[in-house]
Amino acid sequence: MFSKVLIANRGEIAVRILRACEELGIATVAVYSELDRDALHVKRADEAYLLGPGPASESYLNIEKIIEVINQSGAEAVHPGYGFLAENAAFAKALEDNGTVFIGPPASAIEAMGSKTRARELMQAAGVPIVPGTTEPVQTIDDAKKIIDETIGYPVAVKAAGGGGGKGFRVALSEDKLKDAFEGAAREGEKFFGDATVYLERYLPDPRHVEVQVMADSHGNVIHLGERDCSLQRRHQKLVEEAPAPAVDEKLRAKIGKIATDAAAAVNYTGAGTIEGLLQDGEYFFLEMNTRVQVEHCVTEMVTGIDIVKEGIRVAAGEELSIAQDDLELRGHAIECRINAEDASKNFAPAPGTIGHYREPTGPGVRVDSGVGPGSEITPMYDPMVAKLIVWDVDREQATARMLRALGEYEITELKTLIPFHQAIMATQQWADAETCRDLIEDRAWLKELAFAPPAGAPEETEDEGEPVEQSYTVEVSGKRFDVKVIGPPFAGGAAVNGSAPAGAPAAGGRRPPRRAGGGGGGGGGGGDTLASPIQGTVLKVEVESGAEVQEGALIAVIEAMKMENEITAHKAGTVSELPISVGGSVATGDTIAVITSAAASEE
Ligand code: MV4
Repeated sequence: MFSKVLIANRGEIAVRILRACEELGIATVAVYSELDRDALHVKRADEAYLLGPGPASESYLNIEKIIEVINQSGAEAVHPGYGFLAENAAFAKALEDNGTVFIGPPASAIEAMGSKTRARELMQAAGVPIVPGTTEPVQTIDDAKKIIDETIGYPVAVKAAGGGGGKGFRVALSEDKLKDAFEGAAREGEKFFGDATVYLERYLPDPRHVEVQVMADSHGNVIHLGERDCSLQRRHQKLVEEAPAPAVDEKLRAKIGKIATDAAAAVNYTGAGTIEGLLQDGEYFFLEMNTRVQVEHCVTEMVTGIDIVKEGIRVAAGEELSIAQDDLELRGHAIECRINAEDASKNFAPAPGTIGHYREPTGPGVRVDSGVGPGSEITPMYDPMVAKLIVWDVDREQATARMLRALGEYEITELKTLIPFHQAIMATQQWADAETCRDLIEDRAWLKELAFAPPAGAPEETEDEGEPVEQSYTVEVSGKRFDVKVIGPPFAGGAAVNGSAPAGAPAAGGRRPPRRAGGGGGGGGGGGDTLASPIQGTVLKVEVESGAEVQEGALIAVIEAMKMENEITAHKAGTVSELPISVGGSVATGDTIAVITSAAASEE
C-alpha cells in the first residue's frame, strides 16, 4: 500500500478521498488555490501546498505545479477525484513519466473513452449495444442528411465527439431543424473541447439515464456494483440519483451488468468507472464511459456496502479487488440529493455567498459528504455543489421519507441552496411513482414557488472585549502550509472568525416547508428595481430591449460562467428602464443587469 497520496482536487470529493486514505493508514497531501486557503480539505490533510491563484487553469489544472508538489512532498500516488484532471490522459501520462501512480485507469483507457466516436466504435466491436447512429464523425450537413434519410431517421441527436455529459448535444426533430442542431453541436464542441467534430444518434424520446458502476483490478478481475438511476437532471446537471434503479429488475441488472463489464474489459480498465447508458422499453444502450469516480458513487456504496474510493486506491497499489461478483448483494435503497448553491426559483441561477450557521442532518441511515462548514465561502469560481445528502433505507418509499426528514434537519443560513427544491421534489406524486420528473423541473411556475424568503432582521453585533484568546493562524512558508497558534489579545479589527452569529430565521432548512413566492432575495444584493448579477461572467445573450415590458420570471439575459450558461430572469414585472449590458461584455457579481420599474404600485 502507498504511504503518502496527493489529492489533486478540492471540496467534498477531496474530503471524501482524505477519509479513505485515513482509514487505509495513508498520509495525505492536499493542494489548494489562493481562494481555498481556509477550505476543509486543506485543514484536514497532513500536509498542504499552495498551487496558485484562484482560476483553475493556474491551480487545480496546473499539471507542472502539481508535479512539483508531488516531488516536494514525496507522494507516491495521486488521486484526481472527479472534474479537473480526472479524465486528462496527458496528466496520467505525465505522472507515469514522473514515476508516480495515477489512481485511476491507464491513460490509454481515458483516451479511448474520451473520444465519443472512438468509444462507440470500440464498444460496437466488443458487442456492447450502442445507441443506433454513426461511429464515424459526420463532416457536413449534407452528409448528415443523407445518413439520416438512409438509416437513422428523425428525430436525431447531434453530439460533439469531444463531448460528454450532454455538452455539445442538440436535437433535430425534423430536417428543417438539422442545420441549427448540427452547427450548434459543432460550435459547442469547438468551444468546450477544441473539437468541432460531431456524430449522430437516433434520438430516444423518453429514456431513463441508467449507469452501471464497474471496478476492475490489474489481475483481470472486472465486476459491476449494480446500477444507478440519474434521470432527474436539468441542463444535463444531475440533481438526484438513486440506487437501485426503479426500472431495473434482477434479470435486467444481470444483462446491463454484463454489458458494463464487457465495456470496461474492452479498454483494459482498472479502478472505478461508470458505464452511462439509456434505458428505453427494457432496452439498454451504451452512451459513454466516465473513467473516474463519480459524484453519485455514494448511493452505490450505501446499497452494496463497498467503499468504492478505498477499493480504487487498493487496486492502484496493485492489490486484487477485495470482492468477487458472486459475493455482491444489494440491500435496500439509497437516494442522493445534490446540495448546490443555486436558486431553483430563479432558473437554478448560481447563488455564491458565505455560509452563516451550518449544521448537517444526522441520525439513522443518513450520510453527508460535504466540503463546507460554518463561515465557508462558496466562490463563483468553482462548482456550486457544496454537499451531498445521501440516505439509505429498506425500500424506496422509506428512503424518500428519510430524505425528507434529513432535508428538514439541514440548517444552512445566509446561503441559498437546492434544499427547498429537493424538499418539493421528494414530496411529489411523480417522484413517488418513479417518473423522471422532466416536465416538472422545467415548470417555471412550479419552480417559482420555491422562492426564498427575504432575510429577516439585521444581524446582532457581538463584540469580543480584550480577553486573551487563543487564535489559530495559517502561514505559508515557501508555498507549504503550516498551522500556528497565537495566544494573546484579539485584534481590534476583528478578523472574521468562522460562524458569525446567525440572525433571525434560517433562510433554508429547519423544519420549514419551502416558502411560497414573495419576491425577496434578488441574488447578489441590489433589491428594489435593480436586477443584479448573481455571478461573474460574460454576457452571451440579451433577450430584451430597453423599454420593454416584462413579466416576472421573463428571460432577461444569459451569462456564461465556468462554461455554464446561466439564465437571468426578471425578479419582478415592469418596464426595463435601464439595461447596462451588451453581448460579449463582462459582468461582475452584483453588477446591474437591468433596472425594472413598475408602472403601477408594486405589491412589495
Ligand atoms: C440522449 C437522449 C436521447 N437520445 N441521447 C446525454 C447526456 C445525459 N446528460 C443525457 N443525455 C441524453 N442523451 C439520445 N440519443 C436523452 C438524453 C437526456 C436524458 C436521458 C435520460 C434521462 C434524462 C435526460 C435528460 C436530458 C437528456
